[in-house]
Amino acid sequence: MQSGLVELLNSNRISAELKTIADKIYNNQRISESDALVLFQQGSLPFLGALANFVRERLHGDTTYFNRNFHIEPTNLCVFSCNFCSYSKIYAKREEGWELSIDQMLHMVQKYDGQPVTEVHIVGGVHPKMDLQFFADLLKAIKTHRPGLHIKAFTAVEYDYMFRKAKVSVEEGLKILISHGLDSIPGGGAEIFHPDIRTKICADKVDGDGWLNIHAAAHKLGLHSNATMLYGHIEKFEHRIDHMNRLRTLQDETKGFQTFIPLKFRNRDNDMSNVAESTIAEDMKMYAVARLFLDNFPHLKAYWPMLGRHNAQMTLSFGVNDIDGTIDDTTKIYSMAGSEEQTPTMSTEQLVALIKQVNRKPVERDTLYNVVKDYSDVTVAEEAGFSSN
Ligand code: V47
Ligand code: SF4
Repeated sequence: MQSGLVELLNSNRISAELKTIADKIYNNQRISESDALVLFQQGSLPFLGALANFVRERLHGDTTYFNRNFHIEPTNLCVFSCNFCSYSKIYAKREEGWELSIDQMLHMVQKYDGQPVTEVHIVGGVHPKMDLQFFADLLKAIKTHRPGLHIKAFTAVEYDYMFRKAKVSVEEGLKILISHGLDSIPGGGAEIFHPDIRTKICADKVDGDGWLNIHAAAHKLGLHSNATMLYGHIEKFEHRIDHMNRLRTLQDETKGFQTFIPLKFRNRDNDMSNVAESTIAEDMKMYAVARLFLDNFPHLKAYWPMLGRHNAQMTLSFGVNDIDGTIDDTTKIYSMAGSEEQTPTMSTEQLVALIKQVNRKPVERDTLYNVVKDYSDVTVAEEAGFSSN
């Protein structure tokens, strides 16, 4: 066991209850929902960090993944009205938003011709006129142009609307999109599954069971997906734990989730601006408890455009083993919600430097966590490096 963890466990400052939970984790036993509540309520930052880091290193050593990717956001017009969303516009105010054509999106892909990106991440608002056929044509156009580019596209919220409108089952709809080039599914739209909270923050979109059913169907068709949780607003610890428990239960069945991504609620320019944001210490605890509770999720990701690069770097000591990608300033969701990252882009050298600065091992991955390149022994140019100031 790591010496820091031994010291903590032997310290008189740790209650018997916390020691019992730590023993379970050390012995690779699953912790319960009530254990997770104790961790949230009583676990100090160093205690949770030491335990989560222990699990992270047991799973991955120092390896910290990143990828080279870019986003396409087809539209920010949306038929739904989630209270936390700073990004969407209703269709009636369409002149204030954007709607991209297939040609425009294909040009965005073509901009990366000859560049070693491995993934395009496509998500946006739920546009009443962008239908299943439109998105199938988009996938086909991208795949025809660049067959090797992995397409991770559309949240369960977008699928639910798209498939209902096309009057096809989830399975039929996914099969159509897979045949046109869909490779995997991102984790958005999960928010908080528990209806007590979901009905207050995003009442009109797919509910928690619907979200989980879509991911279950995707896993059964052989797709991998991610899962997110929007935390740090009006939910209680119990709702976070319920959310993670539903994910853990589905993962036991399907094993199709790759990564869990806690998303910190940002409060600028939305209908929940009166709700204070969580502190950085609370964020770190969230990552740590997620790592300890989700024992069947291989990866835990900190999405740096949302958290800010310095905080994302800190999460690497709280269970996180993945910090997503280069992004290239292609997403607006977080800059519009008040993230310090107003033009999110990092070069490969900056990502490598960011990871090396905290003595971890940077490894470029593809979307399915195949190793593209191990950067442990690669010296990055100083001028391209990442400054901690
Ligand atoms: O579902 C919207 C969140 C999500 C706010 O799978 C907000 O690899 C905080 O899911 N404050 C979409 N969060 C983004 C997403 C994602 C991002 C990166 C990687 C992956 C992946 C998935 O953004 C939405 C919602 O939960 N969001 N508004 C806000 N104000
Ligand atoms: Fe629409 Fe997504 Fe914003 Fe909700 S979070 S309003 S579904 S774009």
